Amino acid sequence: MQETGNISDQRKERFIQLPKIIDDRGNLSFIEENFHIPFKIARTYWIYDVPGGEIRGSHAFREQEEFIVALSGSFDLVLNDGKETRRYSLNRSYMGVYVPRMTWRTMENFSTNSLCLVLSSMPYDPSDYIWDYDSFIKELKSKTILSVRQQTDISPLLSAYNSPVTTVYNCNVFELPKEHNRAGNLTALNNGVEVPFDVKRIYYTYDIPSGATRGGHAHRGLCQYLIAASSSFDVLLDDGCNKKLIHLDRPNFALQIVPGIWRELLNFSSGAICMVLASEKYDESDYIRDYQDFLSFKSCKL
Ligand code: T46
Repeated sequence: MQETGNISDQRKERFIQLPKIIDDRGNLSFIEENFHIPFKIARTYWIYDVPGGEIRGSHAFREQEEFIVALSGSFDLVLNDGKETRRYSLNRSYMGVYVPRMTWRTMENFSTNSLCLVLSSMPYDPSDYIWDYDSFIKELKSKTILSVRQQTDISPLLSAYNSPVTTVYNCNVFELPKEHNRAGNLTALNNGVEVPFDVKRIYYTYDIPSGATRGGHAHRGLCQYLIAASSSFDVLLDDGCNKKLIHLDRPNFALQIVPGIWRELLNFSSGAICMVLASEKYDESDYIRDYQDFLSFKSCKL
């Protein structure tokens, strides 16, 4: 695993470079909570199908912190702390911007096919928004700004996953919420609500050459939501007895993979991005990378 150092105390607005793991199957980057970013993830959302020329997200959050990445295409993030404005051009899947609370932020100049990923420190809370710039300045000047709220510990709903015997029939595709308006589409998942576990890590594969396959392993304890954030690919699931082929081709559908399932990812179309919301941080000892070992693992559970 590549490490970028412990940054838990750094709550300053800035670019953060993410690990980028390059091999001949494409590139992979990942983001772990309280490590690459200085907060615990409570919500993950992504914005897509933004028509050219649209402006999104002119507001500030009283308490929410965010980390924003252009997974595909490009856009500008314009940040204002009440004193000055800074423009960040986002156009690399392995570079993101940390946005502290009480920052006025706007997104603009979206390119065709842009895909914006946002990790947020809080569940959706309309009362956390400041929609008007003058009120934002007033709140900044007053001393009434709340301190950073402790994350609510939402108990992960993992009972279904702890079953020792899992099959491909425990892996299903879910339609996710999609907020549509004139400025594009947004899909948001709150930990423990729309996703039945706490997302501790997000990773995504991109720049995948045609004909490449990925995966070819199982996890002992990891739960995942796989999303075709852009374009499409197939996932072949295998529990040692049964196989199931799933085609993913929409950013508002997720394939839930429970532990103990062998998976292969194939048939990536051009520009495909496989985004994964994971219940645990990266741990190589959780992988079973040899198929015979996987079959032994499954037979031990019977
Ligand atoms: C999965 C499929 C869908 C890290 O250091 N941190 C990470 O968070 C990840 C995901 C990977 N890595 C390292 C481990 C390897 O040295 O990145 C390298 C490539 O990983 P891997 O060969 O496992 O990549 P894929 O695309 O075959 O599998 C990935 C996930 O690892 C796996 O959990 O289910 O995507």
